[in-house]
Amino acid sequence: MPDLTPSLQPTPSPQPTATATAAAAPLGPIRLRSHAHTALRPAATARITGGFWAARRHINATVSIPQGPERLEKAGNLANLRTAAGSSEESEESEDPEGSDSAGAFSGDFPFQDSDVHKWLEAASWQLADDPGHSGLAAEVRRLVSLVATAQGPDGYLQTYYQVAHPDRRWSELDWGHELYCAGHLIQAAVAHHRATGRRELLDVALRFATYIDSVFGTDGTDGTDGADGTDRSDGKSGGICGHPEIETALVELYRETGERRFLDLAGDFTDRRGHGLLAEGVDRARDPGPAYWQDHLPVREAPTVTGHAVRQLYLLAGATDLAMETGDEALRESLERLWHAMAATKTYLTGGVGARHEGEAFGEPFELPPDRAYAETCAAIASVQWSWRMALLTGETRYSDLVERTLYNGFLSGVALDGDRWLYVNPLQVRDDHEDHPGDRTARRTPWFRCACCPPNVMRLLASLPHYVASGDADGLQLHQYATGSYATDPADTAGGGAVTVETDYPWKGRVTVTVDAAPADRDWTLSLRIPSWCAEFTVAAPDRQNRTEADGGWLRIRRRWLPGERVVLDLALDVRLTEPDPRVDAVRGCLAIERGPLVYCLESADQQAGLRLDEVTLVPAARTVAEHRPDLLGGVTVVTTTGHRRSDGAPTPLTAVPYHAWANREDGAMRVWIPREVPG
Ligand code: FUB
Ligand code: ZN
Repeated sequence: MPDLTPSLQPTPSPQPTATATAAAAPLGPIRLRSHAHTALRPAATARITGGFWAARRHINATVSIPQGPERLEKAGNLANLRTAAGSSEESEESEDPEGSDSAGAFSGDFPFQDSDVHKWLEAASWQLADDPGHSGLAAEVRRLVSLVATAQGPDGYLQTYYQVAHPDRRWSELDWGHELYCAGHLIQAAVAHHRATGRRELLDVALRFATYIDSVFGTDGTDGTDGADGTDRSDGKSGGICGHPEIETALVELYRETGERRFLDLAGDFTDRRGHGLLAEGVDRARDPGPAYWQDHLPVREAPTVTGHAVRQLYLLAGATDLAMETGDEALRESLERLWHAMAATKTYLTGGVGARHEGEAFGEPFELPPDRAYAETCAAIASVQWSWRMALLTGETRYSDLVERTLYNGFLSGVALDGDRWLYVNPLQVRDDHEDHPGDRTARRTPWFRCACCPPNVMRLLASLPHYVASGDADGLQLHQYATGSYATDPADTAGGGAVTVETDYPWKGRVTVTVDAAPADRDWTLSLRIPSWCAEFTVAAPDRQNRTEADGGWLRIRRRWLPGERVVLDLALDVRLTEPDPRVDAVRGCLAIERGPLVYCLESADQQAGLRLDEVTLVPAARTVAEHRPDLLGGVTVVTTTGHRRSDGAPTPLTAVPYHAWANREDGAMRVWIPREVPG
């Protein structure tokens, strides 16, 4: 096998530690090249050490991630890899490797079963970055890495569905086959594994596959053709693309990890090749959802709004943002800003959930946001966070981190149970009193794993890498985008001097955030920037000098001065309970109100109301007093909001107790609603 990694920096030690690389480069999913065209760069070190997110990440580390291999074993994903390992050995020896029909040997209903393994490996790797001493997890990671490696074909190909069941169909079902999607998740896992552990076994597997993919799909394909279908690309229509984007963002990260420009170029090809009606050509109509489903109706640069399958759309846009970051492509950046605005203003639920339609797991029309039929797949919330964080880095604007916050605390976190071992695929904003489960309806009940298990390992990887989404740096200082107890530092090399802070907070239950500057340049002024969330009507700040500008500027509270280690800023964000009105164009909830407090969206659940109260009988009285009270005994410790509503049937007052939306569906089955009809004075 030739050396495929000429420009990869040699790894100094095979026995890596997190701290060996942490000081110089972020141990997270985005490690920008030094010349990247972004306003901000992710913090070089980021650790969440306490508070709300530490508790959720602890469950992720001790319950969710450890159970992954067992679930993957039961679901047959690991068996597929073992079978492929056997068949790839055979295929080297056999004269007719495709001669036998092995379709029956593949386990699972989807061609992308491998991606669950890759996502788990990514999650476990980020977890190891946080806790390098976790020997049990390290051993499981080594076992699965080795299993993945043995399944790889001699030419670098790796997708067990095609290796085991349909070797004759390789690259011939790009619309539904998910080959490049699985490759993308493999690459992301490999990059995470390399960053977290310093080991390159999985990276070598990914590089072999990426190199092979480049030879098939790259513009200078070594097979002498222009693309997988062998057609001429001069019409801008040919070459191949995957029905499910994901490879784009992964290839940019592979470029970042290796410095190999060909991977960035290939990501650019895949991005710009899309939008010309390439997919589903010749496919029978029953399997053709139309080009917008997979964003093949218009190039990213021309699309006016987000459309089609939500996860596909948002992975594509995350990848396009990665491209814009590394290339400085201004036109692409403008398109991304336009698309993001269209999504946030017209196609996003109050919870941050996206992708309203069950049909096609897709974005609906602007303001088509029904609460009861909301699909809002957990993976789509994750993809939204990934894209918005990239936009925050690209532009430096706070609106993107506002949406990250809304999504993290609500539409994302609802996807995992408080105990860490049951999940929601679909995240509705209302379940009726008389809701009936139907076979295959995943709306209202948590389950331990899914037949299509894309969401659980996706939640695991986001929680494991969450510290990465908290802070950034630039030449001027450090920015806090999210408030999580922990320590965050910028890299002296890429942020002119660097600095470090420690954050302590009981957010989101309390609005006080204490930031201690641990290090800052001694010889010049340096700016500590704190995001003032868009929901926050009032805040106060106590900082060492009162002569500083302390008003928020475009959502940033910037405190610029000559800092001394140990100096503190105390920010108090007012956490008043808010009754939020929907945009009047969202017909489905017109006349309703939602309860919010700080970054949290609240809901009524039957379990908290007076016995026998039906939620479809309740109205909210805007003038009624609301009280926020922390209940350590409830749902692992939550702040509830109580108020007095009315029963519609007889107009009698009734006490109402609302809990954070993210904590719903953790008790007995029952009704739930976020949007509550407003009492009309009569
Ligand atoms: O197609 C792969 C994954 O399965 C998608 O991202 C999810 O929406 C689910 O359909
Ligand atoms: Zn999913």
